[in-house]
Amino acid sequence: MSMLSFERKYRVRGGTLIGGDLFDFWVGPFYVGFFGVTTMFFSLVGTLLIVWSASQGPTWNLWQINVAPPDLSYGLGMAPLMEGGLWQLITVCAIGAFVSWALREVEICRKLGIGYHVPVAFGFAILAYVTLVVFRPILMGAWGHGFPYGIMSHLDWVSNTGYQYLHFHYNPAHMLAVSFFFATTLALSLHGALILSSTNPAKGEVVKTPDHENTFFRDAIGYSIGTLGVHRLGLFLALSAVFWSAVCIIISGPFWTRGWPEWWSWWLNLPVWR
Ligand code: UQ2
Repeated sequence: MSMLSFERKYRVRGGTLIGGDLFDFWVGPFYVGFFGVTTMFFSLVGTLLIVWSASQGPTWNLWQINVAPPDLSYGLGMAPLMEGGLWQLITVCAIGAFVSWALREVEICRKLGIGYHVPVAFGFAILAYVTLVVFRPILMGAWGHGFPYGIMSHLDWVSNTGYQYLHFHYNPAHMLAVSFFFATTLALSLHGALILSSTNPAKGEVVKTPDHENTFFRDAIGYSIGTLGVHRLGLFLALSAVFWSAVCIIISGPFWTRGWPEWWSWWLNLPVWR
């Protein structure tokens, strides 16, 4: 079935989560849907709020623009617009846009009759963001603990927050997250290289089969995880990286306030050393 006739076949009404046929159509290649409309709404309002915030100075330099959260003294209350209130509204718009996008993905999956793996995976990314700007600030008692929206400023926030715990690499959940990020890049480089090696044959040669892919790794390390397995592994590694990143920051502050190197004194204090 050619791609175009396949699209004609699946581009039918139904499968929506809300509103029935309302917005159940395509604009060019894009599915709209109720959540396409809400995504557009939140993205547009959120972007305009960022531009409004930037227009209040002190800079139009893209790298230096900064939308800061409220001062810690505002606690978990609303702040005046120019004192972090814009940051709060922008956060609401961002979450509205991200969740709308995930639900639009769900509707597209339902139309196609495929699994929800993509929206679930995106859900982990949303979870990481919400952990930083909602869950942790709530646990710490102030919206001011959220990170600022700015290219350089959010990097400064990460650096400062890390040093607040002396040496973030001693955070056990951070160790797991970093290891999963590295393992993800290893797996994707192995997979990408293997696929290209077997599907980009030399001139005059034919494209090779998965048997060749399996055999390469059986010859090399005595084990092949398989063509479906490598994608399960990739998804697991990537989602684990995001999950442990969220854990490593949610425990920093709400559940551990001292330096992370000190956390390891439980190891030094094990009775086995005496
Ligand atoms: C594989 C396989 C693929 C692959 C890759 C492997 C035919 C096309 C990359 C090899 C992967 C292994 C052995 C797992 C490595 C483990 C980690 C944690 C990186 O066997 O099947 O399909 O792409």
